[in-house]
Amino acid sequence: MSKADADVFVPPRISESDLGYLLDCFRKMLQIRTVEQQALDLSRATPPAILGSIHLCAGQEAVPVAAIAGLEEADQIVATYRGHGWALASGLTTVEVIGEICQRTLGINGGRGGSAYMMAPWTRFIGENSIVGAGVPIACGVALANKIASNRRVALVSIGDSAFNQGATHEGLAFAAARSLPLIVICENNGWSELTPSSVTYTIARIAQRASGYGIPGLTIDGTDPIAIRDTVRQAAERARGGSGPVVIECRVPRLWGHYNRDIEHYRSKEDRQAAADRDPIVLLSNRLQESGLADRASLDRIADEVRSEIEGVVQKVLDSPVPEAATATNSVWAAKAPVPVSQAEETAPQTMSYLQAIQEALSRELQTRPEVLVYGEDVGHAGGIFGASRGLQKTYGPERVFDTPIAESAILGSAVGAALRGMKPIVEIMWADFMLVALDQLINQAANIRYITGGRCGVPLVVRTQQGATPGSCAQHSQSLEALLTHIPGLRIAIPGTPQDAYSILRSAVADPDPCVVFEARSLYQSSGPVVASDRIEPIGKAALRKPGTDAVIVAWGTMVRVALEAASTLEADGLNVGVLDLRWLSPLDETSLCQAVADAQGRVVVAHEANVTGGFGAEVIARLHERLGHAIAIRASRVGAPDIRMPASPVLSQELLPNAARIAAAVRSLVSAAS
Ligand SMILES: Cc1ncc(C[n+]2csc(CCOP(=O)(O)OP(=O)(O)O)c2C)c(N)n1
Repeated sequence: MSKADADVFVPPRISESDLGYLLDCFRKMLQIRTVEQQALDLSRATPPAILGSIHLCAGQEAVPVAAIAGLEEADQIVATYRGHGWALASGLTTVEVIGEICQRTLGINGGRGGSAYMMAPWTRFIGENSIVGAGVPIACGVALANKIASNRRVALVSIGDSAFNQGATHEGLAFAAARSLPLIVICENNGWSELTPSSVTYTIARIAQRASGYGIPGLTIDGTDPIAIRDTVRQAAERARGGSGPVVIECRVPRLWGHYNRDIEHYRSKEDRQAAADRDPIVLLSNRLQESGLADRASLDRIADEVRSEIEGVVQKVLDSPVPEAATATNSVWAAKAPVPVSQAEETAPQTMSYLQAIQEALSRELQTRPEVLVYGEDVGHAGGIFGASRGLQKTYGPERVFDTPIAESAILGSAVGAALRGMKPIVEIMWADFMLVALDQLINQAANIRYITGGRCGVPLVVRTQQGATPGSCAQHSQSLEALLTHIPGLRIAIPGTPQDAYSILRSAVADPDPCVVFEARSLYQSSGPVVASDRIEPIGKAALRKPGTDAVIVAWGTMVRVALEAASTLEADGLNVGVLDLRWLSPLDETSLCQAVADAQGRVVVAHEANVTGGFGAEVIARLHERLGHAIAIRASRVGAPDIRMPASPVLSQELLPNAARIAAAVRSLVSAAS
């Protein structure tokens, strides 16, 4: 026997004492199989009752049923996209699951999630995930919240064998191991990576061997055996509850059907299909019960009949139920209510602070006033951040709430999603905005979606702090201004403070907001100082600030360009021009009222200035909105000043040539005014 085989779990013989459990498993596994069969039939009917692809778990039913039997009632589950079985085993009703597969109002998400993305984070079933591997960082966050709450709960995440090749999975395991999180990672190895045999993508005998690279146990078991699964999960859960950290359990399962409902499996041999059919867990369990003399054929058939008739009734009920009302499609992108201020504290006297000190002060106040706040990221804890924004906070608030993470942006952002779903308020730092690009899935596919998919029942109140822009010598991968990229995403709030006061106030508003907020700080402003009123009054999000009124033209700016715009406006005074400066502060929500007012006051003449390059920059959106909202009333004359569409060179001589400056902005205003007169 090889070393790898030595870890394979050998199922014990069953006895009388297992009967109740195994009969319960038999019923639940049959229930899942029947739901899957019905879903397959409905999707193949003419006309189909389910549109879109569905991914069915026939052959894998024992895993969710028995794994959940090994957990406690309050433990939570994050499922693979092939997750109908997990949803049912976690306690969602057949109506909620079949209703969602059929995209009906009766479904758990009223048809917004569908077959592969149903969610119920207000229950123990956090949800499925249609991005393979993405559930691992999210489950880390759930486990992190459990650990901080000392509630002895365990988070279990299920992924497929291919998902074990995803970066998110590895980052999640590194994060979970580093923090010794109460997490169980179940890998349902069905031997197929969509249409490709998994053996093509693995060079190891057991996928669970990979766990050793993280210093955590990795077990491989028979995923058709309800006793092996339950007992292994129970042991792993006890270990995790005791503080010994995560475990990987690879469950070997057969894939009885295709990858998805319309898969004709032209790529799969008859022998492979037959080998899978020979391991059908329902047949195996039925045989095992009968061979041991614990149940007879007739009693098992009776269970099957009961299950079939129950599911048929549910399917009929779902098919008779209404589809969602079209007009509801626009609901619940954002939280309905305005954030509640932390306190009604009086204004305090202004103090002179740098932009960076203002951020540090805001973080400290949040840690002080909200026990649910966590502050973490790369170098954020002990060292206090590479720029010092969190310096001293770990010492004051402790290493449970302020901590360092592995260099793993997917794990940082994904764990923030999971922790936010469980009542925490993570404020995470992504060291450089450019680094967010390696982990955008967790912001765009995960954080931004959850409120909408759950019909407003759940939000993801996290805050991402990052910094951006070019400074002398910074290279092309440490210079970008990426705000437009994320402002494009419904479900994310985007702020970009340009003064020390705003670095403080905007961060506090972002923390108070119930939706995911990304705050783009300006590295070049970190050492700039100004008056800061560090009060506990929380201002509403999405308010622009008119830094200077103007009647001849207005410059709309944000972040680093606010100071530059003010400089340009002051230069233009020598030309006899009264030019205003509007600082947007928040790009989402966009303060259209202040924007339209400032532009109307300036006779429709507007220059939008941003450090980002021009094409697809947020300036284009500002000008489009002005035309839509104001164009019918006044003539809009608009232009943009930004970096040209060129990469950012490291040499300051070269980068200064590209970056927008006061002279360019002033020139744009002059040409606008002269063209208009
Ligand atoms: C990040 C990502 N890449 C690719 C896909 C497309 N895709 C959907 S299912 C699937 C196969 C997943 O295989 P595995 O993780 O083994 O799960 P199984 O299908 O066996 O349940 C792939 C590649 C995806 N959904 N997400």
